[in-house]
Amino acid sequence: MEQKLRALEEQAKQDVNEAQSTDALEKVRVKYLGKKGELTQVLRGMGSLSAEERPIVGKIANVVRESIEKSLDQAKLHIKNIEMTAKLEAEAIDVTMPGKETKIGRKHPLSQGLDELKDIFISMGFKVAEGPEVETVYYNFDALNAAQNHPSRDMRDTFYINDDVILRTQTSPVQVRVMEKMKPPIRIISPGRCFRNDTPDATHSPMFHQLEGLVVDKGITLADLKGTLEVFVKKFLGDHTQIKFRPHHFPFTEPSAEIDATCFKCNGDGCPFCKKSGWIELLGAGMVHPNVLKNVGIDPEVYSGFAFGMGIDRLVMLKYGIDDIRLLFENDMRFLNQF
Ligand code: 2NM
Repeated sequence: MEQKLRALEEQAKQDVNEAQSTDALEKVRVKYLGKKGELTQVLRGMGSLSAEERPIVGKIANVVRESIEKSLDQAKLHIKNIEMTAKLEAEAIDVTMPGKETKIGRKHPLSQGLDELKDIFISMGFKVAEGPEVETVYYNFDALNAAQNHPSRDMRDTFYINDDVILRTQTSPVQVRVMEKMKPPIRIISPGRCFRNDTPDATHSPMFHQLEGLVVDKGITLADLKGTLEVFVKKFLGDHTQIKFRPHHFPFTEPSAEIDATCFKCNGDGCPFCKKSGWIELLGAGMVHPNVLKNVGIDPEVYSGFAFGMGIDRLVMLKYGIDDIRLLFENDMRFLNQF
């Protein structure tokens, strides 16, 4: 019996040594120590032993069981170590591998231009006002003193939603809304998207951007308009820039003017860029028409104001030397990445 137990121990240890995984080890444990295991079978056979033999064999059996358990535990630890090392190696991260490039975006040239314009006017005490892009005929035309037969009202020039609702053709309706609500002094700019039914070409887009300004207070004169625009243009195009006023007509201002700046390429000498004139057309402006002030409930006998408007797209094109407005709206990254 003792020999049988020792042989079992020997065989078990050999099986343990041959086991390559925790699964295989568990099978060895069941084979010898399980309910139907070989050692268990031997112990069951002890009933046939004599009373003297039983404790001796029992003791040996216990020693053999403990010995098998011990080698199982040791082997388990060893295999776990090997398995963990293999797992760590398989899942290892190469910290020297180059990382994924994160592409950092940039502001669209129009947004850059708009931010610059806003900064200049904010530094001069203007507040930024916004309003709806879908407007009423009243705010876009009637309140702004546009005659009933004014050509810009035509269906061929303006996008009509219905007889009373349109896509705004300028941002002045924002200023009408502000004048209705606020008492003077008023000092605002209204930048934003505008819409005109134009066929796209190098200088036209049915969607474009305007920035208009408005100042209303007691005693505002043309001199305030000239001073304000001169400071603005010098900040935007450089200190050496000069401006001149050319008489013009707008329904919402009287008198009205178009303002030109000395060409920033040739400084007024004349070059292909300014078509040899030395001047670049920049913006439109004038003194707010008394009818407009009346329409919003401001007494033109007490208050006066000036207003101006400029195309943001056009200014950005001038500043960056972009020769086709459509480039601003195609969002081709090869174009946009240059700014
Ligand atoms: C321009 C040119 C001249 C203008 C007028 C007004 C308002 F609301 F006060 F009547 N806002 N903007 C104006 C004046 C706009 O754009 C070329």
